[in-house]
Amino acid sequence: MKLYRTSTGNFVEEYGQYYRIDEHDWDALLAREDLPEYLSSRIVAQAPSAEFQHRDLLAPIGHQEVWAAGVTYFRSRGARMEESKDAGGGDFYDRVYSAERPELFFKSTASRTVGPGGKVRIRSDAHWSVPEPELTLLVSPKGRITGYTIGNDMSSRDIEGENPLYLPQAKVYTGSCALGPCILVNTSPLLHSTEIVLEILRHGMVEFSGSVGLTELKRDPQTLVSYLLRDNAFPSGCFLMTGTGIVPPSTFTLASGDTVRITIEPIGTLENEVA
Ligand code: DO4
Ligand code: MG
Repeated sequence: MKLYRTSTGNFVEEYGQYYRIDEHDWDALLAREDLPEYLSSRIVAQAPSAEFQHRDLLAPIGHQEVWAAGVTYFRSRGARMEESKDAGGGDFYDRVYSAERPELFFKSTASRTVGPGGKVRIRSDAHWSVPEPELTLLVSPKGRITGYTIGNDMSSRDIEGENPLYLPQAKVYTGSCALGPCILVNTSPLLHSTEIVLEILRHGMVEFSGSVGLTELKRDPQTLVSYLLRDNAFPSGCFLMTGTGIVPPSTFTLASGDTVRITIEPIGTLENEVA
């Protein structure tokens, strides 16, 4: 079951049919501990709606904070060690990759986040920027994973590589985050065979493409959630990005006009142009 937020209301898609949800308060919906069960109960005996339009899609976020896990894939560990070696920061990434406590950082709010078709941004003082395609969890206030979406953790690698203490500036700025196109509402873990696919298009041609399987995610999503919720309350629920396993070569940097396309079946595709 997929939950969509649009400018004309909230919809659930099941078996190719769209159903309008009469709960208009997105925060109230996302904070529900019983979101899957609640949505199933709302669409029973309801006629499908013809009003759903993809062009009306909004980012599936209200007052939730977006947090992110880092260095959860071997590929990310290697890339980070490389980018920060001159700053002497490489060892930190190696240590956090194998430590029991994960790296968790604050990533975004709704005002910095764009939805499907929105424009992500490159920092004006960055020279080396990449998208990070990440499976993103919807977490209820009590820590239940109630859904999955696709996230783009836009990152300024030169700023992050200059000094690990610059991480918040490399990660948190206007247009640094994209979420969508929907929330796959499901409490069972995604299949191990799930793939995350990234394509970056420049002038309509594929400039970079890559993929990674969830089998390569080193951390269990529920364990990441349990660390995030330690001594940290999220009354409206929150989103947690689970890290990137796809890193373009060091010679690559995003440019204005590029299209970032991230696909995770069974969630869908999140596509954004770079402003
Ligand atoms: O430690 C820096 C950020 C790591 C990150 O965003 C990732 O691995 O996805
Ligand atoms: Mg990331």
